[in-house]
Amino acid sequence: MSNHDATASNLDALNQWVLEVAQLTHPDRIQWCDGSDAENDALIAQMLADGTLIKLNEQTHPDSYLHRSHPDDVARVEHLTFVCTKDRDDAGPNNHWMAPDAARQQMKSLFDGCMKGRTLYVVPYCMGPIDSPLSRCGVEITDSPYVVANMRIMTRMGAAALARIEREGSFVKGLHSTGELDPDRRFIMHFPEDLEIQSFGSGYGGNALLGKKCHALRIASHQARQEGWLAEHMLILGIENPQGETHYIAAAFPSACGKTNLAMLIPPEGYRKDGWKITTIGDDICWMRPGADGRLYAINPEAGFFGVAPGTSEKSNPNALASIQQNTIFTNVAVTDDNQPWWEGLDTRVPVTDWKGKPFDAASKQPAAHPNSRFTVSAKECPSYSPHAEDAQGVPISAIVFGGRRASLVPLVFEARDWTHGVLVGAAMGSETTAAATGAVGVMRRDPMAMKPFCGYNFADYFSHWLSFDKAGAKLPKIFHVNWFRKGDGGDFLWPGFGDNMRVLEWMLKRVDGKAGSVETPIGHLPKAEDINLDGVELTAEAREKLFGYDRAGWTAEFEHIGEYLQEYGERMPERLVDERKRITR
Ligand code: GTP
Ligand code: SPV
Ligand code: MN
Repeated sequence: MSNHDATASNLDALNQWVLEVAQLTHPDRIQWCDGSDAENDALIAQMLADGTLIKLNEQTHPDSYLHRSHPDDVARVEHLTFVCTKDRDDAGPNNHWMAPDAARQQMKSLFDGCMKGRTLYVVPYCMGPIDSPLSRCGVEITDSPYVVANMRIMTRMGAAALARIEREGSFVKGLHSTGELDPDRRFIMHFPEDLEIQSFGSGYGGNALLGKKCHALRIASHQARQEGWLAEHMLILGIENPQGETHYIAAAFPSACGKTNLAMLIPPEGYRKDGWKITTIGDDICWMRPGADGRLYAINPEAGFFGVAPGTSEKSNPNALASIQQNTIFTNVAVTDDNQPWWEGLDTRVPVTDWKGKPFDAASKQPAAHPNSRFTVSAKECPSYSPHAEDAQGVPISAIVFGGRRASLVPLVFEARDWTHGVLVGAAMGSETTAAATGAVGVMRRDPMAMKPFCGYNFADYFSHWLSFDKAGAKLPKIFHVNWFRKGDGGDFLWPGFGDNMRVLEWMLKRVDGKAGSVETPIGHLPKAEDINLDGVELTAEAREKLFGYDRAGWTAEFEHIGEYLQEYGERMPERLVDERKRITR
């Protein structure tokens, strides 16, 4: 066969699929996206003209826009998100499940004719550096220009991705339509066995930007299990010490629990003077696999940040704030009288318009920006973006951190004894729910490895997969658990958090090098307060006790609950993990 024939056949499947989708959805026109500036400019102009985007203050925020979503379409919808495997047990109790044929039938009737009067955009994208063997490609078909503009920021989108698909032949198929944005006609379906996603009825981030949670976590976790790697809901950061050495840490916290903030951390002044520096590789997703030397190497599959706006300020996250001064799409934030984006926690100004576009009434007690309002911006805009973020081979990981939002019980930091214990620590994670998904906020739930909404297969198999990395020749990272969100009896956070989290990172690196003290407890190694540099931090006696103490009775009850949770997975749960829990509670 000639080269030409091979190439033609590699794109045949894509062409055929686009044709089939067009026959089902009846778009007025089809546009293949190349990712160029000209294409983006035209899309932006069109969205400004039809009101999808509102231009923000050009002096203060050049080339930045506000999008107001439908007020019922502001977050991920976990109750409408399904993993459709042939065998229900393969999706596991952690996922909503539908039989693939039934799901396809249902989606077909929703997609039928849904793009009449609209443009069908074909969006080829690459998750990960375009030349990395760890990267994977996909194509999203969507009728939303807002989705196209966001995908262009969040992924390597366009001609280069299409060229890679042409070379490799394989890609994840994602079909998306905003439909009528009717919450009763909204479904996010995953077919991991066919590397396929179908999403209808939402334009919001994790429901609609299919490269992100749908592909890079739910589909990728399934692929990763088959191919011997990990797709995780983790940030990746680099810590440069005064000797000029850089260690990389990956950390899994549930949605809206601090990944973006930790990834962009600026160390306290004393640390900076000594030469400590943090660089950002990624803020939400991490793909990692063992390298030839036995260490885990990680890439950030994304190219941008889809970050939580509320709480982002010059004080909490100056790197994020610097990143979003230009070339940013804001979704569901408020605006000031001079047309600047605004959200709770930014500063003391009072906005004039709320996230729905109504005059803001400060007396109403309602927030002006939606609690899950977001910014979309290229990682290249971030001052701390690492020069190694685009390295094709990834960066070696020295420590893995799990963490949740726990007002009570869970201390500031502890270290797992070994890999098996660390996997249990991850599997046992709990966290209070946030506005990143629809439903009640502040309810404690089990969220293993921050993957509860994102693991594309049975959690029992997922934990087995994690355990399988512990084998001859492996040089695995140490595993830690943190809680930035411990509260005192008065209801206030006991730990200053943000930049001061550097103190905890330093302790972890010292532990990696065998240079820091700890005390052994049933839950692992806890630092004593004096093991962590607290210069300049004032902690009350209550804070010291709760941040560094071990509450035996509380943990006994917690491990009961963890045991009940693990039992939900029945026989499939790996014995090693069940035994590990027994060992701790003995
Ligand atoms: P997703 O993008 O949904 O995955 O969220 P994320 O994990 O990246 O969370 P993010 O860093 O955006 O933080 C969410 C909220 O938690 C913001 O309002 C932050 O201001 C707040 N936050 C982050 N880090 C800390 C911390 O160390 N202490 C406290 N008290 N709040 C924090
Ligand atoms: C999250 O909810 O974890 C996010 C935002 O990072 S979304 O893209 O909607 O998933
Ligand atoms: Mn996330």
